[in-house]
Amino acid sequence: MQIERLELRLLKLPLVQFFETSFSRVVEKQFLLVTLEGGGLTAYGECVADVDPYYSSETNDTAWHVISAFIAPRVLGVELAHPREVFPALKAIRGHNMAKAAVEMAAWDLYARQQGQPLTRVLGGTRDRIASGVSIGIQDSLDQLARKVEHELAAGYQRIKIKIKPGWDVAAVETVRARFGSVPLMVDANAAYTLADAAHLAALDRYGLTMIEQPLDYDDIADHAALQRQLATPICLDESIKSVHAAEQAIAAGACRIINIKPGRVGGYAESIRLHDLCARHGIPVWHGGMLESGIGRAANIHLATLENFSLPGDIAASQRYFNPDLIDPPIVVDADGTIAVPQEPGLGVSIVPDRIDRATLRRAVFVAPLASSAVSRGV
Ligand code: NPG
Repeated sequence: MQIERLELRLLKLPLVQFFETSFSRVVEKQFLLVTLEGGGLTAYGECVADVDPYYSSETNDTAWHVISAFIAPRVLGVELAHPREVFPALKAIRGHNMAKAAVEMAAWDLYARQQGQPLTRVLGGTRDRIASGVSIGIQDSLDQLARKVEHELAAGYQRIKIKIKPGWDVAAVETVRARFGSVPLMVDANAAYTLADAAHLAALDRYGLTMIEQPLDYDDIADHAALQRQLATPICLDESIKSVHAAEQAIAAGACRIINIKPGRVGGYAESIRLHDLCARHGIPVWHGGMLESGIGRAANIHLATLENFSLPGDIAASQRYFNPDLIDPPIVVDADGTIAVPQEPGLGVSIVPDRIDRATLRRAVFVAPLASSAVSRGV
């Protein structure tokens, strides 16, 4: 397989509703879309970096720079036997996992299309439906939170996740438990607390949460291990697991009992599969995270979530909750039983609408093989 052409676009899509985490409130999404061409086929990879470095140190601008200057020259025109070879080919580039993942995942899509297989098949997936959970951002009031939870439960989601931060935590959980009883419920702090908050966080133990996600610092492992010793609620790590090695350390330290996998955080599908397999060997269940992806990135997540050890519902909800219209048509839907059907057409298996991509494009660059600086063309 050869990647003959790489197109990079910066896109902007309005969100259907604002989304607030412990670090920001967003009303629109700007993200990079990588399009690869090879052997007469076209494939896609959505980058999960954001405009700001608040979830991770990467941004759209850093990803643009790293893909243009360092990743494109290492993959264009190179003979690849399998997309598993992409991540090792990028070894000289330290970090920048989201930039790497966007290209690596597009390479898997290209490979799957060349094989005439859905991505789930080439990734080693074992199911044709995945369990869907929903993530509810911080709201303006507890009433508003209760209305949102009611709405999402009625839509069938198999678990509710609510975002928490100091000042919006125990009362929010109390509200959901008081109104909706023992629904599967978890919280996500996005690194908003410190170990000094251990006693406060332990107050959540009596609510029977399935887990508390990333309570402490974004790159911490040791404090999470100390916190887990003081909590009955299982800790799930997200931000801290930037590599398979970090997961090995976290598991050895007892820093978590569950891990959230986002391919963008670890550098793509191949590293995600290694992480998934490591967790399976240690009896650590995993679930698939979400980064407010468009239908393209959402479809990519669905395929990965078909692997065996994704045994908990992920943050993969209906696409129209986020974007309407989306970049795909038909949209990704959640059925009344809270599951999503895995696309069965080759590659991502969703129907991408080029006009909608064009309308959302803010910036575009094209790189062709063989890459010399003179062969790089820029601009819309
Ligand atoms: O359904 O895509 C979704 C959102 C899931 O809560 C979600 N994502 O911390 O995992 C997270 C959070 C997030 C959103 C992180 C946007 C970064 C940006």
